[in-house]
Amino acid sequence: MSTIRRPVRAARRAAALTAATSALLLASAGLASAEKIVVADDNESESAADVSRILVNHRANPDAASKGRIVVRVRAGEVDYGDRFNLWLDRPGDRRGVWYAASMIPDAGYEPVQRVRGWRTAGKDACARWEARLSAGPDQVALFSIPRTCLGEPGKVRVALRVTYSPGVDAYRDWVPDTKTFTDWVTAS
Ligand SMILES: [Ca+2]
Repeated sequence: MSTIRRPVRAARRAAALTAATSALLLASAGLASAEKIVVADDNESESAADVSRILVNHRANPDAASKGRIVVRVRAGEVDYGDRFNLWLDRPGDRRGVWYAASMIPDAGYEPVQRVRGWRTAGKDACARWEARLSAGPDQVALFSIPRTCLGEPGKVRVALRVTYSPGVDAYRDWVPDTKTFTDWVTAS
């Protein structure tokens, strides 16, 4: 019996090793093309009105009418009525500096997603239906949820966020990840 068991055990061990190796390979491939990324952002303003973190989730869903969504959650701290949230999205294959832009203000309507040039907020309407969630108050989380069809179902996207806080006389802009800079690419999965 033992002579039979041994090779079985050995085969199992080998199979387990192979599985562990492929898991490692998948994990390292996943680093290069994550479906979800989190970008932490310092408090440069030393104010409660400050973006501390954004989460970008790129979910493909071939069965849904929207083919999935690009969801950006913004931990925004204290939000007031005069504040403005602007998100730019980039996809591969466009001419340089041709992007998409989505904008919202607290407790109000929102504009259609725009196809824009550079860091503009107005251009041509790309799609009118997307989900925007933003309220005034302390410790707010803002949400941009944009159908992938809006951007022609790109394989990957990257985003740049600018929040303009107007707590007093001086407006303050918090960019994530950095001034006029996009995040890493986030692949649909
Ligand atoms: Ca910040």
